[in-house]
This record gives sequence, C-alpha cells and structure tokens, in this order.
Amino acid sequence: MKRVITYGTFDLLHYGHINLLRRAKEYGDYLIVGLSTDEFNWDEKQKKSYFSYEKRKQLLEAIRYVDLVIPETGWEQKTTDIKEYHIDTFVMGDDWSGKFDYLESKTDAQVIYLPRTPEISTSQIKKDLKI
Ligand code: C2G
Repeated sequence: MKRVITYGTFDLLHYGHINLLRRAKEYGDYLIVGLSTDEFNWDEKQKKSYFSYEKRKQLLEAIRYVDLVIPETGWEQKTTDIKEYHIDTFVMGDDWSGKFDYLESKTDAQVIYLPRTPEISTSQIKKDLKI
C-alpha cells in the first residue's frame, strides 16, 4: 500500500484544496492530511481560520480522497509522521516549493510539489466576502 501525506489549514474548503487532495491521492492508495490546529495556525502562521479545527476536520473527512486526518501542531512533526505512518510520498502545493526538501534526506519519502490552482485562495474568498 502506497501512503501519501500532505499538510495544511484547509479553511473555507474550496476547489483549489480539492484539486490538491485529488492529485496527492494519485501518488498512492492512502492519503493522510496533517490538519493545522487552531493554535498552530495562530502561533506559527498568524492565521485565524474561519472554521475551527473540528469543523475543518469534519469537512476533510467527507472528501473521498482523504483516508485519515491527524492534527498538525508543529513544523517539526513531519519527519516523525512520515516514519510513524510509513509514508512513501510527501505532497505540498508549490507555494512551498523547496521548503520541505530536507525530508528526503531525513526520511525515505519522496517530496513532491504540485502546482497550485490559480485564482482561488481562502484569503481571496475572505476579501470578496469581507469576512
Ligand atoms: N492549495 C492549492 N491551490 C490553491 C490553494 C491551496 O494547491 N489555490 C494547496 C496549498 O499549496 C497547500 C494546500 O492546498 O498544499 C493547503 O493550503 P493551505 O490550507 O493554505 O495550507 P497552508 O496554510 O499553506 O499550510 O506545514 C504546512 C502548512 O500547514 C501548510
């Protein structure tokens, strides 16, 4: 079984997120999502998500491509997650290109960056909806 992992906030879930998850799943049979907790978002990304962690988790678990959602509480957990869950492929959108290359030397996982879906982002939605 080929196992894939990706991480993110996935707030105000939109088709850019779905495109990423769909393509990530194409690298294997089992996709884990490390979902940023509200605390991690605020402390490390200075982001306050519109939906709470529990709501964002509920939405992700309803997506056919997603097999497991785990909390992302820190930047450093990726290495241990990859080992603990026997991950073969780590996938992120290419706005993170290069940022996680170190995982290839610290683990057996392949690191893949996929092109972001243009024109859509959570911050743009918030701006358009003035929320
Ligand atoms: N994404 C995308 N296209 C968009 C918007 C987002 O492909 N139009 C991708 C991002 O590149 C990321 C994933 O969807 O791979 C989740 O996006 P965010 O929720 O914005 O994730 P981010 O806040 O960048 O957190 O440790 C990694 C971080 O948790 C990533």
